[in-house]
Amino acid sequence: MFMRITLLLLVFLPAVHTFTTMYRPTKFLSPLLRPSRLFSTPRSSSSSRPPPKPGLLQQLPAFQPPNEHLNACQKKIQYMKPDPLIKNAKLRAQKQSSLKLQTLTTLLSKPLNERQKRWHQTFQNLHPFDDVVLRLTISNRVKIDGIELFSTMSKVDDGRKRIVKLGKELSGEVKKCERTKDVNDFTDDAVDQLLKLYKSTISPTLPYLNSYHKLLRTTPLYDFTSPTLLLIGAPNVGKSSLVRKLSSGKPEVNDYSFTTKSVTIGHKWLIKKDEWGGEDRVRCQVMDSPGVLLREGKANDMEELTVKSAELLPTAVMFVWDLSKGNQGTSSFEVQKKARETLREKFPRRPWFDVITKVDVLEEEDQNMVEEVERICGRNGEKLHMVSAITGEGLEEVEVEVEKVLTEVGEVLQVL
Ligand SMILES: Nc1nc2c(ncn2[C@@H]2O[C@H](COP(=O)(O)OP(=O)(O)OP(=O)(O)O)[C@@H](O)[C@H]2O)c(=O)[nH]1
Ligand SMILES: [Mg+2]
Repeated sequence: MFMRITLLLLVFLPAVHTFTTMYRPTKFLSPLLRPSRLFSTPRSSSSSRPPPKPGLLQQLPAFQPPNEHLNACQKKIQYMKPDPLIKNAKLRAQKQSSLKLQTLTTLLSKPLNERQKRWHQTFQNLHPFDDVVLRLTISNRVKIDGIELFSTMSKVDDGRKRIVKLGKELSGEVKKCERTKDVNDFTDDAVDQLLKLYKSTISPTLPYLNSYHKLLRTTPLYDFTSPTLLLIGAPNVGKSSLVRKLSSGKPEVNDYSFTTKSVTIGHKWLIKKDEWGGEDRVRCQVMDSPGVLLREGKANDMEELTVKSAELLPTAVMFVWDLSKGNQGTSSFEVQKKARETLREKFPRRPWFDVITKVDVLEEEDQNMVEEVERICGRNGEKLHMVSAITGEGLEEVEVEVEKVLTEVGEVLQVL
């Protein structure tokens, strides 16, 4: 048993090594090596940061929509009362005006500052996997409409600073008013100036941050304590169809390439009988991923997400092949073989098995490719299964294999 776990630990050492070389060990190793710390004892020392938790991107606070925010601020300053202890009418009006402008400035700017700070702090303490998800989400969005997250945050922050500066100036200027009536006119005008500045700087940009909030809230939520199986394969080979069969995950299935554009996580229970006749239930994750072609060893954003999932998360891998004619246009046998070789070379000791899917439409003449896949797997003793997500043929055997590798990963995670 001890030997087995030691061997399995070695299996994940490359992943752990990547974490240590790419990130400060305290930032990432501790949750892996001492999971209990992650959930129980927050550290008191301010110099050592707490280890990153999963799910931070999904918990970012949203910004109040600009119109709602403006209305709420205006309502709040409407009912500010003058100070009855000040007998002089002009001074009383000046103090009320100054307070009103200071309050409005704070109401307009403080929530923006607080939320922006929370966002920045979150981004600085992300788990490496979430870091990649964030980077790829941004680069994807930039391709669609050119809206970049950090420059949008800077724009909002510039607007906020201008509001704070103007608010300070205006609340000081009220002292220059010579008559009580002037104070009232000045206040109305100053409130107007602050609202206008918000409308011209914050209102047009803030919705972009909220649309990022929406995007990031729906990014995959990975649980580091659950054993995970990652399905990898070329586009359109049938990965998502298998994820739907093997777990609670319901990724989209379509007859075109790159249907899956992000990782989707489904769940599955691993049920083990204990020595007393009872049951031990372990919640596992089954992860779908965008198709990989890895032409000339290069990865586009979506392919990078798949590769990084394997690199940064301690998962087992199911490599999915499609040898049927239907998929040969996008992912020829040679392309699939190359992608498989590249990935296996990158993750040589990962718990791994191969699956040839769509066997219901395989033809006699495809047999030589099946034999070639058998040879590839046989070289390193990887298991190979034949399956059809449509007819269910071979699914039981694949399920047994899935449970086996998930159990292996579970044993490693218990020791880490
Ligand atoms: N005949 C047959 N068709 C299948 C099988 N599995 C999947 N398909 C079909 O193959 C097509 C692609 O299936 P998906 O599960 O979306 O494939 P994918 O690998 O997730 O595709 P991407 O997300 O685009 O990379 C769909 O039309 C499926 O209905 C199978 O076992 N037999
Ligand atoms: Mg898919």
